[in-house]
Amino acid sequence: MKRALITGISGQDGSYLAELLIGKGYEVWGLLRRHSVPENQTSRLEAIGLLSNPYLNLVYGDITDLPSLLNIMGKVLPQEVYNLAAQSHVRISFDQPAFTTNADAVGVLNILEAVRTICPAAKIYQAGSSEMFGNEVDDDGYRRESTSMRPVSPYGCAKLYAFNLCSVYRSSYGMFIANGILFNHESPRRGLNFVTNKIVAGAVAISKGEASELALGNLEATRDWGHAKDYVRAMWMMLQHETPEDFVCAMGESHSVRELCEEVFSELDLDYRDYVTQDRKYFRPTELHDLKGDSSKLRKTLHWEPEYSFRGMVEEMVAARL
Ligand code: G4F
Repeated sequence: MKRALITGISGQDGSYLAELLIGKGYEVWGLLRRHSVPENQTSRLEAIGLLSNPYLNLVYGDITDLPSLLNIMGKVLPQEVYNLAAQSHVRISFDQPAFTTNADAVGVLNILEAVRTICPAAKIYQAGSSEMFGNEVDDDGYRRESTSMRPVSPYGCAKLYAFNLCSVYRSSYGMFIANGILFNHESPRRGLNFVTNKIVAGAVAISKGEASELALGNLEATRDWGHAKDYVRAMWMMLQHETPEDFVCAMGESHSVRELCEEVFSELDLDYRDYVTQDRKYFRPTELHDLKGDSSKLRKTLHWEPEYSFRGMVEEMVAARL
């Protein structure tokens, strides 16, 4: 039986990945941070019935706490490590830049050192982000593995440090480390302070007469939105490949926040223009304006294909919220 360790198991991606790996016959270990409301940490896993699954083990630890990682690596001796733990909110990274850097950059250094010391043959997946590109883009409007990276947020800077460090450990120590460069990915399990589920939750509340307006930030930014379930499958595929490489995972189409509002509200027979307002507090000091990814390498090399369309994802999110 293969053993995998997932950091960030309490998040959207962690829950989908745990489900996928247990379905494939893995013993899954998940790292949980101490939280004053412990139920908040496990609510996603509980909602999908995984908490009582005998193949899921949860242990307290933190990627900013190297001794905790050394202990856990020694206890679990994983063959695969998926690092999904992060302060993942771009806007909040401007409010908490040091915390973000500690978790998203130094935390990755800790993981690499813990694996190198205890179980150097373990394969590592590092959750990189399209936010690392910043506003750099190829002439055809896409971002791909070869596109230069110039982040525009503390979050993007921390993720880029981690991405580069993983490449250095890969070439210096011969470790198997795959960097995923994932574009936005969403689902009914997405946190309510990310724009997709914020719009879905707001529109559903309006449709039920529980709210009368929805305040958002920049409506003109575009994103390349896919489904988290498809994207965690890509993470697993990257670790099954014979060589450790970097892969972009994206749908290859972009939509503006405004279009997303249109799509979600019209699912509920509403016109977003009657309800959506804008509030400066949701704007970022610097914005990544447009995002569209080219995942040809992932599709050709690992034969990854998404099962969800943008519309299918929105429909699922609205139905789940209803
Ligand atoms: O949903 P968002 O907060 O996602 P963002 O910033 O693109 O980051 C997500 O995707 C990255 C991959 O590219 C991940 F690395 C990262 O961890 C995270 O998962 O915002 C999307 C867009 C932005 O342009 C933002 O300015 O929506 C715009 N927006 C407009 N109004 C808003 C709002 N975003 C949020 N969160 N809340 C608003 O009210």
